[in-house]
Amino acid sequence: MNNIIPNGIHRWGALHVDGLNLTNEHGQPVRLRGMSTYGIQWQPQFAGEGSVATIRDYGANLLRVAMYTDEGGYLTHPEKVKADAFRAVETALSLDMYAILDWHILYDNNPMTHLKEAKEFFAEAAKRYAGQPGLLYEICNEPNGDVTWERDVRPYAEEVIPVIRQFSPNAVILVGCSTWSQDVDLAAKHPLDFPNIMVTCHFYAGTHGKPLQKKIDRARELGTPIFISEWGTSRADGNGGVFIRESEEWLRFLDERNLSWANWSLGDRDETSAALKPGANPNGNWREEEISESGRFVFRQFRT
Ligand code: DCB
Repeated sequence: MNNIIPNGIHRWGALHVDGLNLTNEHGQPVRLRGMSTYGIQWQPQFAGEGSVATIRDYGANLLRVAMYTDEGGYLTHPEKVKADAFRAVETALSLDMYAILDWHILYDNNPMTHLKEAKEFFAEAAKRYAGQPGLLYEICNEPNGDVTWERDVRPYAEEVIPVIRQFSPNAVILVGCSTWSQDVDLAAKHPLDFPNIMVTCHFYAGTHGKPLQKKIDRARELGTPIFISEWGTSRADGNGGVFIRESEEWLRFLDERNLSWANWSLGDRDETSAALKPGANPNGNWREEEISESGRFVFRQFRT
């Protein structure tokens, strides 16, 4: 078989959650590290084979597919955006990399607002990828605004998880939490009563530091496993910096806890969090000049 990597699907198989750890099919703790796409409705070209294979060559074993709901995403152009998201997922899987299918809510801040659409979407996806060991589902990117875990996010998850599990009974499912997926400690006080669930925590090195790290540790003390499905070297608005020293401190924190992560983002938008410079080749194999300061820093981390 071509395309087998030492930390990929063929070697590790279906992942599970055991205590605070993500484990491979033999129950050994493993770690996923890779990139999140930029909004797939805007830059599907960097989720093609050349680009994804290039980050794999740098050592990544994960691609997160950020399928925005709002902002011209799935809710506006369901067929087109879904096709681009599925294509990106299948590109990663075919390269032996794990993939995350992310229902990327943002300005549509409460996941309950589009519960019906989410259930339809995840039913279709879970049916399509039933029995596929390499796919993780992220059911809400970043709840924010007037949203709480207990009133909104947890009930949403309780509706969507069974829909996925009907077709994909053992898939690992990632659940966001309030304040742009920062209130992991609040989520941990009222955990979801399903196996193979992780709560996501997102950080931006120029904005978030010690206080958010404390929240992660508090959540873990309460027994909640954490997955960093999005982080950036910039400020929380995707720009500013690049905050290399702060990013290094964060990565040390993640290393010490063996936390999995995806960096925002594998795209060429003119903002510091983008790993590529505007006009970078969508087919990958980038020259040094096509990679941003953030990209150069992050691509080095996959092998450490
Ligand atoms: C998150 C979102 C992600 C967003 C990045 C950076 O939002 F999940 O979609 O990406 O973090 O802000 C940005 C892109 C921009 C784009 C914008 C809107 O980089 O090019 O214009 O999305 O689509 C966060 C995360 C944290 C916080 C706020 C946001 N925070 N936010 O802590 O305040 O408002 O987007």
